[in-house]
Amino acid sequence: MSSSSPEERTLVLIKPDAVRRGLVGEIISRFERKGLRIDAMETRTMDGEFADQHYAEHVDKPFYPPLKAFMTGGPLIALVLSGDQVIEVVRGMLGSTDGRKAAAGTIRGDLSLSNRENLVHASDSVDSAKREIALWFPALG
Ligand code: FUP
Repeated sequence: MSSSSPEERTLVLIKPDAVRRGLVGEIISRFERKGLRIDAMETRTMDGEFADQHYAEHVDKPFYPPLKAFMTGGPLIALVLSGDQVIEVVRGMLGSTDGRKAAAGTIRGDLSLSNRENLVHASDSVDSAKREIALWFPALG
Protein backbone atom coordinates (compact mmCIF):
# COMPACT_ATOMS: atom_id res chain seq x y z
CA MET A 1 0.00 0.00 0.00
CA SER A 2 1.43 3.39 -0.93
CA SER A 3 1.58 6.10 1.69
CA SER A 4 -0.99 8.12 -0.26
CA SER A 5 -3.63 5.34 -0.09
CA PRO A 6 -6.59 6.38 2.05
CA GLU A 7 -7.34 4.35 5.17
CA GLU A 8 -10.47 2.19 5.26
CA ARG A 9 -13.73 4.12 5.33
CA THR A 10 -17.26 3.39 6.51
CA LEU A 11 -20.66 5.05 6.15
CA VAL A 12 -22.42 5.83 9.41
CA LEU A 13 -25.94 7.18 9.92
CA ILE A 14 -26.93 8.64 13.26
CA LYS A 15 -30.62 7.81 12.93
CA PRO A 16 -33.68 10.01 13.52
CA ASP A 17 -34.27 8.54 17.02
CA ALA A 18 -30.80 9.67 18.11
CA VAL A 19 -31.36 13.17 16.71
CA ARG A 20 -34.77 13.38 18.41
CA ARG A 21 -33.33 12.18 21.73
CA GLY A 22 -30.39 14.61 21.66
CA LEU A 23 -27.77 11.83 21.49
CA VAL A 24 -25.81 13.07 18.45
CA GLY A 25 -22.99 14.57 20.52
CA GLU A 26 -22.74 11.48 22.75
CA ILE A 27 -22.45 9.19 19.73
CA ILE A 28 -20.01 11.33 17.74
CA SER A 29 -17.83 11.81 20.79
CA ARG A 30 -17.52 8.03 21.19
CA PHE A 31 -16.22 7.79 17.62
CA GLU A 32 -13.81 10.70 18.19
CA ARG A 33 -12.52 9.29 21.48
CA LYS A 34 -11.86 5.97 19.74
CA GLY A 35 -9.49 7.84 17.40
CA LEU A 36 -11.56 7.69 14.22
CA ARG A 37 -11.56 10.56 11.77
CA ILE A 38 -14.63 12.31 10.39
CA ASP A 39 -14.13 12.70 6.61
CA ALA A 40 -17.65 13.96 5.89
CA MET A 41 -20.69 14.88 7.99
CA GLU A 42 -24.04 16.27 6.95
CA THR A 43 -27.63 16.50 8.19
CA ARG A 44 -30.02 14.88 5.71
CA THR A 45 -33.63 13.72 5.60
CA MET A 46 -34.18 10.64 3.45
CA ASP A 47 -37.13 10.39 1.09
CA GLY A 48 -38.73 7.03 0.31
CA GLU A 49 -36.85 6.47 -2.92
CA PHE A 50 -33.48 7.09 -1.28
CA ALA A 51 -34.40 4.78 1.62
CA ASP A 52 -35.19 2.00 -0.87
CA GLN A 53 -31.75 2.46 -2.41
CA HIS A 54 -29.95 2.55 0.93
CA TYR A 55 -31.83 -0.52 2.24
CA ALA A 56 -31.85 -2.38 -1.12
CA GLU A 57 -31.18 -5.70 0.63
CA HIS A 58 -34.14 -5.24 3.02
CA VAL A 59 -36.92 -3.79 0.81
CA ASP A 60 -38.79 -7.10 0.58
CA LYS A 61 -38.56 -7.97 4.28
CA PRO A 62 -41.65 -7.75 6.49
CA PHE A 63 -39.96 -5.25 8.83
CA TYR A 64 -39.12 -2.86 5.99
CA PRO A 65 -42.32 -0.69 5.83
CA PRO A 66 -42.09 0.45 9.49
CA LEU A 67 -38.30 0.76 9.15
CA LYS A 68 -38.76 2.99 6.11
CA ALA A 69 -41.33 5.16 7.93
CA PHE A 70 -38.94 5.54 10.88
CA MET A 71 -35.86 6.30 8.76
CA THR A 72 -37.68 8.89 6.60
CA GLY A 73 -39.50 10.42 9.57
CA GLY A 74 -36.93 13.04 10.55
CA PRO A 75 -33.43 14.34 10.01
CA LEU A 76 -30.41 12.11 10.49
CA ILE A 77 -26.67 12.73 10.45
CA ALA A 78 -24.68 11.00 7.70
CA LEU A 79 -20.94 10.58 8.26
CA VAL A 80 -17.99 9.00 6.58
CA LEU A 81 -15.49 7.78 9.19
CA SER A 82 -11.99 6.54 8.50
CA GLY A 83 -9.35 4.69 10.49
CA ASP A 84 -7.59 1.35 10.84
CA GLN A 85 -10.16 -1.46 10.28
CA VAL A 86 -12.88 1.14 10.76
CA ILE A 87 -15.70 -1.04 9.35
CA GLU A 88 -15.24 -3.79 11.94
CA VAL A 89 -14.31 -1.35 14.72
CA VAL A 90 -17.49 0.71 14.30
CA ARG A 91 -19.71 -2.39 14.03
CA GLY A 92 -18.25 -3.51 17.35
CA MET A 93 -18.96 -0.12 18.91
CA LEU A 94 -22.61 -0.33 17.77
CA GLY A 95 -23.36 -3.76 19.26
CA SER A 96 -26.07 -6.19 18.11
CA THR A 97 -28.97 -4.93 16.01
CA ASP A 98 -31.48 -5.34 18.86
CA GLY A 99 -30.75 -2.78 21.55
CA ARG A 100 -32.35 -5.06 24.17
CA LYS A 101 -29.73 -7.72 23.44
CA ALA A 102 -26.70 -5.55 22.61
CA ALA A 103 -23.87 -5.76 25.13
CA ALA A 104 -23.41 -3.07 27.76
CA GLY A 105 -20.65 -0.72 26.70
CA THR A 106 -21.85 -0.61 23.09
CA ILE A 107 -23.85 2.34 21.75
CA ARG A 108 -27.01 0.28 21.26
CA GLY A 109 -26.46 -1.68 24.47
CA ASP A 110 -26.12 1.49 26.52
CA LEU A 111 -28.69 3.71 24.83
CA SER A 112 -31.34 1.71 22.88
CA LEU A 113 -34.17 -0.60 23.94
CA SER A 114 -35.45 -1.34 20.44
CA ASN A 115 -34.80 -3.64 17.48
CA ARG A 116 -35.80 -0.86 15.05
CA GLU A 117 -34.94 2.44 16.72
CA ASN A 118 -31.35 1.43 17.35
CA LEU A 119 -29.68 4.82 16.92
CA VAL A 120 -26.90 4.13 14.42
CA HIS A 121 -26.30 2.41 11.08
CA ALA A 122 -22.83 1.42 9.91
CA SER A 123 -21.66 -0.41 6.79
CA ASP A 124 -21.12 -4.12 7.44
CA SER A 125 -18.44 -4.96 4.83
CA VAL A 126 -15.93 -3.40 2.47
CA ASP A 127 -18.38 -3.85 -0.42
CA SER A 128 -21.32 -2.29 1.40
CA ALA A 129 -19.12 0.60 2.59
CA LYS A 130 -18.13 1.33 -1.02
CA ARG A 131 -21.72 1.15 -2.21
CA GLU A 132 -23.10 3.27 0.66
CA ILE A 133 -20.39 5.96 0.49
CA ALA A 134 -20.99 6.28 -3.28
CA LEU A 135 -24.73 6.63 -2.60
CA TRP A 136 -24.52 9.18 0.24
CA PHE A 137 -21.35 11.09 -0.68
CA PRO A 138 -20.74 10.62 -4.42
CA ALA A 139 -17.83 13.06 -4.34
CA LEU A 140 -15.97 10.67 -1.99
CA GLY A 141 -17.05 7.46 -3.74
P1 FUP B 1 -27.62 -3.86 11.40
O1 FUP B 1 -26.65 -4.34 10.36
O2 FUP B 1 -27.26 -4.23 12.80
O3 FUP B 1 -27.95 -2.39 11.26
O4 FUP B 1 -28.98 -4.65 11.12
P2 FUP B 1 -29.64 -5.17 9.78
O5 FUP B 1 -28.88 -4.78 8.56
O6 FUP B 1 -29.96 -6.62 9.98
O7 FUP B 1 -31.02 -4.38 9.77
C1 FUP B 1 -31.07 -3.06 9.33
C2 FUP B 1 -32.06 -2.30 10.16
O8 FUP B 1 -33.35 -2.88 10.04
C3 FUP B 1 -31.77 -2.35 11.64
F1 FUP B 1 -30.88 -1.41 11.99
C4 FUP B 1 -33.12 -2.16 12.27
C5 FUP B 1 -34.07 -2.72 11.26
N1 FUP B 1 -34.60 -4.03 11.68
C6 FUP B 1 -35.91 -4.07 12.11
O9 FUP B 1 -36.58 -3.03 12.19
N2 FUP B 1 -36.43 -5.28 12.48
C7 FUP B 1 -35.71 -6.43 12.40
O10 FUP B 1 -36.24 -7.50 12.74
C8 FUP B 1 -34.38 -6.38 11.93
C9 FUP B 1 -33.86 -5.16 11.58
